[in-house]
Amino acid sequence: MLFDSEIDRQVRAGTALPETAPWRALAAHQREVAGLHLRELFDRDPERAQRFSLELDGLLFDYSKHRVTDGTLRLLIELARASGVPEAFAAMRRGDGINWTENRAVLHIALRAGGDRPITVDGTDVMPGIRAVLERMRSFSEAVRRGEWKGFTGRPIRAVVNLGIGGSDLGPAMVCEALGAYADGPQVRFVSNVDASDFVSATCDLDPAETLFIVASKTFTTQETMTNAHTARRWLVEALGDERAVARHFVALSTNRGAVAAFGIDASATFEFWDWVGGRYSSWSAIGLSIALAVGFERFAELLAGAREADRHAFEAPLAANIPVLMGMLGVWYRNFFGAASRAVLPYDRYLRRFPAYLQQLDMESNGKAVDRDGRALGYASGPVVWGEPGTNGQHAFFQLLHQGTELVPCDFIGVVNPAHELGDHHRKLLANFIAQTEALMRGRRADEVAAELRAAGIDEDALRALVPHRAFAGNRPSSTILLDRLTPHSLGMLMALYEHAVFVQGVVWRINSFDQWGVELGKVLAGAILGEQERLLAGDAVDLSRHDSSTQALIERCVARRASG
Ligand code: G6Q
Repeated sequence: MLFDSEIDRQVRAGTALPETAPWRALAAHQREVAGLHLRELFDRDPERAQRFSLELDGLLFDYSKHRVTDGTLRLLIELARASGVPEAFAAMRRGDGINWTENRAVLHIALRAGGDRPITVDGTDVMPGIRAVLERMRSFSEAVRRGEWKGFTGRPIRAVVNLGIGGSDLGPAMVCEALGAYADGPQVRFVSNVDASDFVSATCDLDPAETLFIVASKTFTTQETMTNAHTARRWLVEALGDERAVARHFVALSTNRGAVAAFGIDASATFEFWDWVGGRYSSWSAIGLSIALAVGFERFAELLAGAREADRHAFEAPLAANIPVLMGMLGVWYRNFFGAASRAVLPYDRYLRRFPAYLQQLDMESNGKAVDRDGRALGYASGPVVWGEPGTNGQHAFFQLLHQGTELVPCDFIGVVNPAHELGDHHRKLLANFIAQTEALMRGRRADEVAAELRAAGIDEDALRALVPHRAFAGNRPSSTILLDRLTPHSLGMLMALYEHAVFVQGVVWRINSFDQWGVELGKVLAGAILGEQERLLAGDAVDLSRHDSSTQALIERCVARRASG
């Protein structure tokens, strides 16, 4: 890491992170405030909601329903400062190699920076290259949307299929879904899994003559994506009867020009990006081409502008009034001082239904790490499990555990004031539930309140005593409320970028590299080996599987045997 914070110096001098002064202060403070109930905090301070809310361009971040006092926030901000959060933001902006295990800068912020300010990586300004690719994305997406880009047989493109996985799928798929109300171009679908059902179900009703495939792969070597790309090429060429059709029906989004050319996609149909764009941070790059095709380049540009607004806020707002800093530090508070192992993300908007899956990758792939900057085992918790489903559906499924289970699960409630579709009183009901859940989690229902209710309903005292413990809720369950005036490309861009920065803030505090993902490598290597073994077994060769454990060996054998006999 290229900056040296106060905590870095202490840790390098031998003090374990939880033993540094800001951590110890927080641990002591936690013991003081853990017994406080949120009801009490609200009762004590009628201004709490106003004081513990921030606003950014039509986005409200209400963090008043968190188990924090002014003192807690002071200490959390002190920890952020001592951990070097401001220096880390500065290092990111300078294009320093903050992804040090891969020796790379982390500059997704440059993709949406706009303007003429140079941003350099190794002395080279990356902005002209970014502008050139954006311009090509604009003209290509407009040509397709206007029907000027024709398929091989002269027909316009009516369907686009993005072939990509992980960061080359989750972001653009989420955005296309979230901006569904703005979709006015060709229909856009996403195929990610190597499971053939994914390809078949996405293409079974498409006309090859009117279908454009986007091969979205930073490395252009990913097994799933390349398998789908080859299948797509066969599907197209068989239908259209001519290899030359590929030129009109395939484009590539990649940093690996050589592999793209080897696949047969021309440089003129290749939209490049750069190694300083991490997969899960790549929706802002050429990887967003599917978004521009679905909703138009202008709206893609608005998405970038929203993210730029969030960047400006993250880099300029004081730490104590900085939304992503607070989001990140509240996460640290529960993870490290309350032992909360997971966090729920609950969008009350159907268009945001893929947001939890997107965020799951952003957060868990970034902060699911167990060694620190210096390569030592952490000895404290890093990223939590992130999960969620849209409301109100979740209320009828897993909210029981959120309200009365033994786990503390901090929640992010994300809502939209003005809906995409006005239909009777649907939206008022949706918002009523959205708000009520945060209140219910916070307040709970005390035993005396339950008893009074049961008595009023005429329940006899014996039954009442038996029922009260089951019907009481402890409450004091924390949540953030993020409320957008509207779900627009701009507000979505802000929302995504705020979460990106919150994840970064946590990574800095935990002293981990949020931008690598070595943990996904081992499975890939082993899958390659097992694939080879399976193929040789199916061809009738004798294969020595003894290097595997008995479970793995038996599973390989069973898959081959059942397949051969089936
Ligand atoms: C994201 C990860 C990972 C990556 C996929 C696809 O940050 O790096 O999810 O996006 O493995 O990789 P390619 O784009 O190279 O196919």
